Amino acid sequence: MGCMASTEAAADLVALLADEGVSHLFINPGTDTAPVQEALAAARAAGTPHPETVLCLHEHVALSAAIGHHMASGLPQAVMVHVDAGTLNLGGAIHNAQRNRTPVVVMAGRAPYTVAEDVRGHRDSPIHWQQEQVDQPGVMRAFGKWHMEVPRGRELAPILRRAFQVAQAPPSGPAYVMLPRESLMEPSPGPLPARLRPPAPPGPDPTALAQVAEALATAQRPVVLTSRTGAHPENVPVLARIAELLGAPVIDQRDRVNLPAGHALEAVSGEALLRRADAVLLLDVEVPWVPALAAPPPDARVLQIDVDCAKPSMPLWTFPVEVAVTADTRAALPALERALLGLATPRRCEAWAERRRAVEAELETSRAGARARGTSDQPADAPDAMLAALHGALPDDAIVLEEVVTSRAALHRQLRRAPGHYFQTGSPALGWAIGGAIGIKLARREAPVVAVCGDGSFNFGVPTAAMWAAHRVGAPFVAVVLNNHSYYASKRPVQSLYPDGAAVSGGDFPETELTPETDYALLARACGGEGRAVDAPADLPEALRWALAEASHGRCVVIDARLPRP
Ligand SMILES: Cc1ncc(C[n+]2csc(CCOP(=O)(O)OP(=O)(O)O)c2C)c(N)n1
Ligand SMILES: [Mg+2]
Repeated sequence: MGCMASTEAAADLVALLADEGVSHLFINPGTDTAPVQEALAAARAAGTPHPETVLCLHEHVALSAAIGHHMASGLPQAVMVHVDAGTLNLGGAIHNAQRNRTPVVVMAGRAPYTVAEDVRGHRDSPIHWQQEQVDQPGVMRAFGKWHMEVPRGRELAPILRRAFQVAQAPPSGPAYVMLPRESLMEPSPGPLPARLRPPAPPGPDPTALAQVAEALATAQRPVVLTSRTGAHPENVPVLARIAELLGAPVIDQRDRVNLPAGHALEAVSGEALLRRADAVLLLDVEVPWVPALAAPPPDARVLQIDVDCAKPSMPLWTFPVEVAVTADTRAALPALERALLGLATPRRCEAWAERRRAVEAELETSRAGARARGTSDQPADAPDAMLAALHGALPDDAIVLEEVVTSRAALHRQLRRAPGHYFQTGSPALGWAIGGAIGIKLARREAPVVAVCGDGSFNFGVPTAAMWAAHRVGAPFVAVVLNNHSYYASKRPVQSLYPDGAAVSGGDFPETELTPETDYALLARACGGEGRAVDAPADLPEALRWALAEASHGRCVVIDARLPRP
């Protein structure tokens, strides 16, 4: 017999995950993970620290759940998948982890090297030849920050420590560790090495920050543009105070809740404001505007605060930033507020207050128009009406994940949440929301979790795997599927690029209609959950109350919210 699992490197892996603060290991096992499974069993039996494991029947769900968990908990994440095949199945979730800066260590087996029978973990199946690739980490290379293979058991713990450090160092992101079975089964060298602490988040350069403050204080029409500043909810009141002081509207892309709900300076639509701005402050924003749609004037002063200002992972990020401040907004926003207060002469204060009144009045007009769409019975406003009904029915503590694609503007118009109660990936690989809901529920067990997604997005999320995992681990969610029976996002470009084309004139938009219909409620029941179709916004509140009650008893619920086909 070989040595006991508890003295193997795989046991170091289990103990180290717990020591790094990983609460859940999202896993899909294979022949490569046996030593880790054995070490987990040993840790459970002995009661030694180990993460809770979450079996995911598809790897996309595993990584999506890790993304969601981090959004809600701020903790580092770990995912374990099977060799090259499991890595490939992470699919678009790798892209989402990259764009969300999820500090996640993705671990994958690697085919054993050894054919010799006397080496523990050696090859014992034909798949050990088939699963070996010339460049297994190539799958992760374009999206991850770092990757490494564990060559020997004694190197496992230092390499994993390093992986967690790199993944969490700002800007955070995925790291990838490959684990040959022989390494996992080699003896542990002894006590775990100390943690390699990630560097402290960067603070703002004082000179650059003063330039930003000066540019904002002297602007006539300043605009603040944000997407994720509220990832740290303590930023929300500071951002609100800065906007109020300057009387500047906030164009909010809403990957998170960045302003207090219904704040008078939140712009429902930012295009007109952007076109006449003379200073634009970009806060934690990935894509500030689309030049072909609406951009600030060429002489507007563009200022930026972000931990990753240059964004080298986006090859053509060519926005004309005059002053870029590399900083965590948790440090930079209070410093900016202080700097602005220092520049707030009585005359300026008067001008800023006057501007605030004018901007708020203008924004209130557009808000009233947006609200009206929530009670409209026009087919074009059907998403607004359904989402207004959802907004009215959501309890205050519910956490919403958004993946509604072409209904996103409607959702922004109709749905308000408190800081820390709304999440969006801000990245285009669909299928994140229902897996993400599992992670968020595990991180915030007391709150109801509601994933609002398009019918296409729901399907991309591998619903059978997501609901199964949610039930098994006791992390039920409610999915509200905005079912427009189509990939509307894949139809609109055909309409706009070929307004006089064959598709428009013939009313034939190839492969954009999701027919025949799927019975999503029945699908949920097949997975041990519950479901109901809702045809009119007026029926949604009662359906949601029922769904939340079911979810509180451990069942996932799918509300098939039917909309007209656009
Ligand atoms: C993984 C992935 N595959 C394909 C796409 C391309 N795509 C973008 S939007 C979309 C349709 C989404 O449909 P749905 O969620 O129903 O939203 P709708 O467009 O109907 O509002 C598709 C297929 C994508 N973004 N991600
Ligand atoms: Mg759709």
